[in-house]
Amino acid sequence: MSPVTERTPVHLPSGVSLEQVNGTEALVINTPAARAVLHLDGAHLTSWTPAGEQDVLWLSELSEYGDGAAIRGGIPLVGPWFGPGRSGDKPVKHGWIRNHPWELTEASFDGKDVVLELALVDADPSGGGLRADARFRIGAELSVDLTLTAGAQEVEVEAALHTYLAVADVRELRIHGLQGADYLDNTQGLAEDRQEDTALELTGPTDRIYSVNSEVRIEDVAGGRSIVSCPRGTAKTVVWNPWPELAAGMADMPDDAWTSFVCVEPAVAKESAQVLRSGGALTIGVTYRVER
Ligand code: TA6
Repeated sequence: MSPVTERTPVHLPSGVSLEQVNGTEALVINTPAARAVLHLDGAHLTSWTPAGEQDVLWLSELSEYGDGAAIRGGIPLVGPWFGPGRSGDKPVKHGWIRNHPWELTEASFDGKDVVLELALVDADPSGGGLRADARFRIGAELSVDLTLTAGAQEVEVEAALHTYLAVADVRELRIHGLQGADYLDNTQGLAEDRQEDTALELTGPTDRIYSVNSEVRIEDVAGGRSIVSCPRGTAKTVVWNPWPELAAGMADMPDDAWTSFVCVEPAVAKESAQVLRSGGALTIGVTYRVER
């Protein structure tokens, strides 16, 4: 993890520029290997397009930006709690780290990949001093790692990479890697259930927290490609799509946009939450690749 020094300007290598995107500051990556957009607000990657591919990330055209807004799409970094938190009463859904501007601490090339590191310090509203760090490796594959480090106070943390994957039609997916897994069904008050021994096909509002920490392959049948999600340091895989009834109530999403994405989220959540002593850290990560 790189230290954060007050306002130290980080040299941007060629192929990386700081621009205004949708009215807020973002790092725009344009290399032979990939194009990408990473907003400083939330350290939020909203676009990753490996060479020769279509964007792997979905982004709502009605998303809000700036001043505490949570961008709808891309990869929201979630923590230090998931959803309403384990107690169910947290004031901000999915934690506060996605609602603050982060600071760029490192920008470099590693082979053909751009490596970007960002940090969020002195933002913990509890006064506990929790710090967040994120590392992005952007090229033909995409790796994202999120680290939460406890400050002076011991703290229980959850974390997730709430990735919105772009698909041709969510009703024509086969999601492999969840077969036979236990899950909590958040559309049924977190009722316990078990996935059949078949690939998951979505047929209605879906909000499931699977006890799966291994590779998941999202076969986008209509789009003719698969997106492979390889998590590390996680315990759960969340699968979410609101379907039209819930999408209609979301002001930052066009009513018909729900067909174009599925969220598959590597996470540490619910009973897998971790207690961090002062200085202790939790890191979760994921690597994505596209297969044709
Ligand atoms: O990860 C699934 C979920 O927690 C759903 O319950 C759904 O509400 C979704 O995230 C979106 O959350 P957001 O706070 O970004 O509107």
